[in-house]
Amino acid sequence: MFEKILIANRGEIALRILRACREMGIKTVVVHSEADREAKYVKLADESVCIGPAPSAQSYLNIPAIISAAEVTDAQAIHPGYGFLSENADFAERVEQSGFVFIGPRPDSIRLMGDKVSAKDAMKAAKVPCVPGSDGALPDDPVEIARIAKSVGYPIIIKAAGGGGGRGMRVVHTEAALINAVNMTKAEAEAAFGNATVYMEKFLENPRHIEIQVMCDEYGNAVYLGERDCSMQRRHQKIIEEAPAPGISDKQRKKIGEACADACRQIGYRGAGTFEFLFENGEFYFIEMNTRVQVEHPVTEQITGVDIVQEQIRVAAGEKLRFTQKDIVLRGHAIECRVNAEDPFTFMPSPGRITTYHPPGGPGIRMDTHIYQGYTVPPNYDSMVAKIIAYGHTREQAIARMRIGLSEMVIEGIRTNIPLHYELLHDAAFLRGGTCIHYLEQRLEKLKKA
Ligand code: MV4
Repeated sequence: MFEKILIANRGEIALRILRACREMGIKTVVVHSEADREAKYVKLADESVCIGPAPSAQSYLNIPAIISAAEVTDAQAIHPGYGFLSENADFAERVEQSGFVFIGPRPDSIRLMGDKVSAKDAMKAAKVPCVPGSDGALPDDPVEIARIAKSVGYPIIIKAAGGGGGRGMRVVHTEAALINAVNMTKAEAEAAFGNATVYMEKFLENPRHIEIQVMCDEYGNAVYLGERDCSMQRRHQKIIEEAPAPGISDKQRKKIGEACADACRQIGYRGAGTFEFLFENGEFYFIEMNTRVQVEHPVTEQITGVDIVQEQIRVAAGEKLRFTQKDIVLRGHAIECRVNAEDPFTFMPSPGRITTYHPPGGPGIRMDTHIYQGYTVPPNYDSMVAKIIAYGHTREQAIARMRIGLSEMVIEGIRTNIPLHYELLHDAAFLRGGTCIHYLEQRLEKLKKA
């Protein structure tokens, strides 16, 4: 096992990784920007290195500075967390070339999934069900493009191979609008990702977003850890996630889970991964794979008892998975509310000093956060400051506990979206479960008019 790990991230996930290391008896190095000098995880880490000024481009995305920090502190491995460099294949490669272990998949797996066309090709070949569409990248010939669109059937969606997470997409309803939409998406994709490759899919109008968590070792062992429903989102930012997904049967879970684990074995995947699906009319359709630990991993941890971050570290150190599929039993229900430093209804960012802080507690409540009373939320980064995770034997109990947690939590000095969460935890459609990806935006729209 590693003796020392460098944590190349900030905020709650830096603290989450630090705690995993502590439990495993591994020393920690945290790298931080000038804006994060006072952060709690910086003080809790065994060592810390300032790697640059506040802007991410000069600190958390500064590859030479991070690798130098690993060299001077004699760390053996680097955990990238989520966001920042976590899905940058070039970073993973440079980490390995410099003699450190990248805690994540091999660079070629990251690259394969980073290109959404090659990702989909690989998943199709592995028999993971995909959204019907073009077979690979779209050709240049407009006649050919129109023919493909007609066979897929309108509405269709044009997506950039270099996109993902909601960037570089355009919905097309008629043949008249097709070629212009393709050309616009290509131009934007070239400008944003340096890659004009686009592909086409049938546009699903009201799907849910359900994702499968997998965990794999270097010896061909791959296990699925059930699914998460992440449909409650606004502008591609998830705000509530839960596991298991309401209404998914054991049979459906087993079928899609096994397809994902099989695919992992076929591509020789290592580490934690997430298969993103759209779910409509009882069917799963693969859209993308994430090759990092995700923000919402705790809901899976709560219902499986698997520590995903510790398992990432063990697998990266060359250990075998400590469980097989039959050891994974889903127990109870977990819900996560992402607490953001923003106005609950205008969504304007609200950084600043936290003057009063009372965290929630009690049975079934987990808080993943780096904040404390007196902490100043810097304006330079993502607005998420905490994750409240409520666990219960049933979904109803998890909801009851989340309501109590939200009602107990006090954050003063900055605005947060806690009031929005409190409303959603009393929303009739949320209580029924299984709302689609457009539900929150439509509800907010109605609220504005009322
Ligand atoms: C889609 C779709 C409908 N049909 N693909 C947006 C983010 C990216 N990961 C894929 N996205 C979508 N792809 C087809 N064929 C609708 C979305 C989509 C979405 C997906 C997941 C979560 C939130 C979303 C919000 C808007 C659109």
